[in-house]
Amino acid sequence: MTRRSTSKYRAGRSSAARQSMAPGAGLPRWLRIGVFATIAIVLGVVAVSLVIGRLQPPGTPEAGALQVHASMDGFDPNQLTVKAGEEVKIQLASMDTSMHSDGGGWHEFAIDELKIDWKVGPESSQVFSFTAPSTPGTYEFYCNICCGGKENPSMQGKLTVTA
Ligand SMILES: [Cu+2]
Repeated sequence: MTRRSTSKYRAGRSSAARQSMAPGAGLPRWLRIGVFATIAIVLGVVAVSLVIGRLQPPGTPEAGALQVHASMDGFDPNQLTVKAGEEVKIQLASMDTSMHSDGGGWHEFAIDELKIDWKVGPESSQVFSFTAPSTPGTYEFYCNICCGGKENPSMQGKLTVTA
């Protein structure tokens, strides 16, 4: 008698414990799959939109302006070629947010020899222009705001002036 009642008690306890251990076990299977699929799709959309948002430059690209994107990864592109004596327009965009502790998302495009020193704020772009030198040559451009500044090899590039 005593033994039987003990085993009944155990059986009742263990089934109750099993139920409490599986949240949502009371929901129909199709509903659990639906909830899981919805969460997976939402996470996927968020991830894709973050990547696309990161790749798209801020502002509308201006026709005839060379597009230069500056981020913590460096300049893209980091090689520019222009013709001697021509009027050059460069649209400089910062791809970084103001959340960057190093420079607050600001970047610079500077060429000492040409007295160029342009700065652009976080997630914005601006069109600058200058007249290319009349003699061919190469000029280093750099950003001195972020990541160790001028000495950082990724925050540098080369402007080539051709004849
Ligand atoms: Cu920079």
